[in-house]
Amino acid sequence: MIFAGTLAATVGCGDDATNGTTANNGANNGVNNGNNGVNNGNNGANNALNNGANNGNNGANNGNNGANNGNNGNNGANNGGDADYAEGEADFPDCLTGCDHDDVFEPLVLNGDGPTTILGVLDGDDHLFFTDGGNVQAGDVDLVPFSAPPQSLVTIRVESVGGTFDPLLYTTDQFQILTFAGDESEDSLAARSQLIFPYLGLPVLMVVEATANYENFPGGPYVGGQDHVWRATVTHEAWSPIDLGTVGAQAVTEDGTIDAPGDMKVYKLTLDGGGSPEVTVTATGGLTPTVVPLRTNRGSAEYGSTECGEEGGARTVNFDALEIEGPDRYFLVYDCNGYGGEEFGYQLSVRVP
Ligand SMILES: [Ca+2]
Ligand SMILES: [Ca+2]
Ligand SMILES: [Ca+2]
Repeated sequence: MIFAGTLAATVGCGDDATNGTTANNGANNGVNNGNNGVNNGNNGANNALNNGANNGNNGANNGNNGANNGNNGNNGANNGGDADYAEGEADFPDCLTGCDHDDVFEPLVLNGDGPTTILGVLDGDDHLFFTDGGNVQAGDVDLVPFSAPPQSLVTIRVESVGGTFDPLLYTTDQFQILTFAGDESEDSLAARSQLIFPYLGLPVLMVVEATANYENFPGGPYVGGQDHVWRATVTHEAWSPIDLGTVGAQAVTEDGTIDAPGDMKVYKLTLDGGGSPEVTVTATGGLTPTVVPLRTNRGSAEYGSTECGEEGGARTVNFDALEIEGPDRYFLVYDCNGYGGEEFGYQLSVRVP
């Protein structure tokens, strides 16, 4: 887990490193939400090292999420540009607000059968971000809004063409981070995520940047140039939840594994007589994955709160805050840091207490 190691090292630098990303949070929405994801990544990295001290960062980032909500209205105003997604000629915006590359494209609409390819370039270090500490010249960030049918399973894989840099991929619904990924495999120059497309109306933002640039913000040095080409391959398919059947007071159990980095498992249960179900995920392979209840009102799927995994533990979530009508409940199991493999074996236990 090279990436976890470097994130842990970043956290190990103390508050300065975290403050650096917080400053970036203030710079813009896209990067901000992404930083939340990276902090989630830090938590995971720390948890893997039995370090629980990073919890405070989560709280701070939640606050930033709230502050960002007011900026979402800018999306509509910024839409209207032409994106040449497949030709690699687009200069994707660095952010929604808080930088000098603020033209946000019309969302890429995923509604076809085959994969959609997006090409971009991390072109250099002349990008300006506006932070609390003044303007910061830093590396390129490419932000691509996209939409897909609600509840479809979207898979995104980003690779560095020619292996010139190590890409970082995160997605946000503009309120909170959905997924975060740095390594498809150890030392890989690709990142892969799956997500359930959540909203009927709002696009999801896919954010690509160089791992080195993220880690070195705000001081640098930064990588970039016309040879720093990235290619994203995006597919979507109908979600196919694993059906746990009818659940009441008697616990229903199921074993699973997050087989590959970025993989996401979707589960469905049906309430027997109402009540509020609890889902407990217990690590059987060493690391506890993330479990997230889904809001499923109005035919959409909205993520509940996300907490990252920890070593050898168990996590219980419920649907109390989601106000879902009807007997069906859905939840996701994945890893906040975008990892997967045997160490992410788990057992589910679902019951209505
Ligand atoms: Ca770019
Ligand atoms: Ca850009
Ligand atoms: Ca990597």
